[in-house]
Amino acid sequence: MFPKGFLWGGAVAANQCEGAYNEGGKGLSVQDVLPHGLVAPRSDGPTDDNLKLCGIDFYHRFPEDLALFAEMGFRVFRTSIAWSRIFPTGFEEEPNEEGLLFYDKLFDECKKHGIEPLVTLSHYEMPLMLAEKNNGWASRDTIRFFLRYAETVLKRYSGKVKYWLTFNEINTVLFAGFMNAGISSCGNTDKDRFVLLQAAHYMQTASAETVRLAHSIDPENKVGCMVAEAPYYPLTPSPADVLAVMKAEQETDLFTEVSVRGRYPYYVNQLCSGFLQNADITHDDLETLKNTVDFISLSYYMSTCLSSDEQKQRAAGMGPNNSAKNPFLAESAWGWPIDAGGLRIILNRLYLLYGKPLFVVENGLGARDSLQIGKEGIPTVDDDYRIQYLRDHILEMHKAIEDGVEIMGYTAWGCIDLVSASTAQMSKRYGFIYVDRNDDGSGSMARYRKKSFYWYRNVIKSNGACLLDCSD
Ligand code: BGP
Repeated sequence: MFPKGFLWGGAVAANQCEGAYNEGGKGLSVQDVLPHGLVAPRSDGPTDDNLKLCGIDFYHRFPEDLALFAEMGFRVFRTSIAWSRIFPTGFEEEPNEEGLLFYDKLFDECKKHGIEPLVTLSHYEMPLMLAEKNNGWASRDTIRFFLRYAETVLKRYSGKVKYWLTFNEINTVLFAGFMNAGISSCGNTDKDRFVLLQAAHYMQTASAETVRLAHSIDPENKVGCMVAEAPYYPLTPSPADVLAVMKAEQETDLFTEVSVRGRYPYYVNQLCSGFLQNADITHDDLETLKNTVDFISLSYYMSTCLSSDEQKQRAAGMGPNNSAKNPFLAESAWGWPIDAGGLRIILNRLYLLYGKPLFVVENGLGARDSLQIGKEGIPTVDDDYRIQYLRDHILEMHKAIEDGVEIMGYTAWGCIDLVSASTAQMSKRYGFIYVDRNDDGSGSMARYRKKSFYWYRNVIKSNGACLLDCSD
């Protein structure tokens, strides 16, 4: 049903699962001062209410977790390297060997189970010191520090890791400046927008140079960009609403244009007046940008409905734009519109625009689960709602494949429960595996297979064939 060799698996990020925030020589990262994700300001230092400090203790429990992933048949496991484990402040000349060893062990464990690692170099967590001293990616110097880190891990894990992503959801830098790019106090003025787009340019330059490095270190390496994608729908057929859609699309496409085509699109100055004339963009940068990615990876959670009427817009969780209420779609408990068909649309759109292989590296339903006693007295969760969400999305992805879109694989987000990025809660669960940890930090951290665990195992085992007549 799915192409032979389709990469089925799951995805996590270091900052949301590893914990051990001050072990193994790790320095503080921006996540260690974001106890409430995007919904509240940063703290001065690590605080007890920050669930990410312990995460789900993946740092100590990863062998057990990888064994569970292997039991589901994962062919790929997406995780990230915590930059601050390798360069604790970001400024060091030499890497922290203990941090490097941790990921050696992790990737070796993947190999033991025949699971291919897919590694994000920067998933919402630069070293805090680099953020505070350099204002993160607002500074050109950060390119140099990032490349030192990237080169170190590309060389170290050469032969162990073949699939790499540079920046997680690179386009969210425009609205999550601190979490994504370590930039402090960014508001909504034109000046702030300039700073964020300038930062995006530095990130893109670093990303393109990473592509070059990765290919020169090992020609087998495949490097992708990673973009938060959502199809945009006009709330009405009014030309003003359609224009609002066009503008929102340009804001996201800017990132794929630069990563995939290696140049700025004509409309960049519409996004920020005079940007190309006033920004710090050198001739060398423009040459570097020509090192384009091998594939496009994306997260997909929801579509976004836009109206030119500000009254009809409203905040839509973590979406890159505010969304108007789409009367045709149900929403998750966190108000994220549920739109499986939107995945087919966005996959077709990206393939039409770029003709590059696509990789769905995040998709899933954040929901409240209740643990109950299952057969033989073992706790489990009857998460039919999650199965339904994933089944619908995977089937739409399959339709996109039938449409002719080239898709390399699918990694379900938060394949094991972890701390949410936007709200920093444990109770917003995505996993096939339940982790006994609560929003107040209590819990044994024990792992339990949910109903969806067995369902996904069947999906992988049959390479998706069971989805048409799958019994749960
Ligand atoms: C993406 C992030 C992930 C992840 C996911 C779900 O934007 O790349 O890190 O967390 O969203 O979001 P949340 O955890 O806020 O539900």
